[in-house]
Amino acid sequence: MKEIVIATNNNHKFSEIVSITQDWGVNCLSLNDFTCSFSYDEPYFSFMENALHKAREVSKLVSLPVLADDSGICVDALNGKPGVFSSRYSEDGTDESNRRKLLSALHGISNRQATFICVMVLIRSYSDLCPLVSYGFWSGCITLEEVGETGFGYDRIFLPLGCKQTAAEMPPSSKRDLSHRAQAIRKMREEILRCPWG
Ligand code: ITT
Repeated sequence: MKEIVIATNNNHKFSEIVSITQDWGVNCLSLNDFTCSFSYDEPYFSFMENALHKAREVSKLVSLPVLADDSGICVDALNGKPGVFSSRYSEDGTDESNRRKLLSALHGISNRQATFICVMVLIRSYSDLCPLVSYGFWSGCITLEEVGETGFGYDRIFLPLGCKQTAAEMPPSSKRDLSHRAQAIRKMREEILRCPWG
């Protein structure tokens, strides 16, 4: 079975990616499967550049294809913030304080529209001349308070368009169908199948 390294330190993301790629016929390895330690920053202002950077940093140390995702939530009334800074929005950067900061930034604001964005990059080697890239968007709005207990990040305060449950209330199987990450993964699958040397 082919192996692929998922370049993330976020266990929730890793589990979502593994469950959505189950039928790909690949074995997803996590960074914990390696003895070396990986470190990467996210220095850029676009999800695409950050995702490629993460994939390359991990690829320096492993000789396997690497899949990375950079994602975040973009809030209309905040001109797209927190965006690429979603995981570092509050001072201590925990999910709980990030959510609290976002709820207080939107206090008294009626336009609560927001979009989760995920950009996924697959490289076959560090010097891959043609990284595969895919995108996913999940629109909705920010709730007035936290609702639900599953998921991670901003799930408890994100009500997807057309849904009656927040991303943290819906069954994980629904998030796996609908989310920005699920969409990006499905599109990545199409890219891989289209790619002549895939
Ligand atoms: P890696 O860089 O190691 O992959 P990370 O959590 O720092 O882990 P990102 O830099 O891509 O990943 O930041 C994504 C942040 O955006 C994440 O920490 C959440 O706060 C938020 N986010 C992204 N996808 C989400 C989702 O499906 N549900 C809830 N919040 C999400």
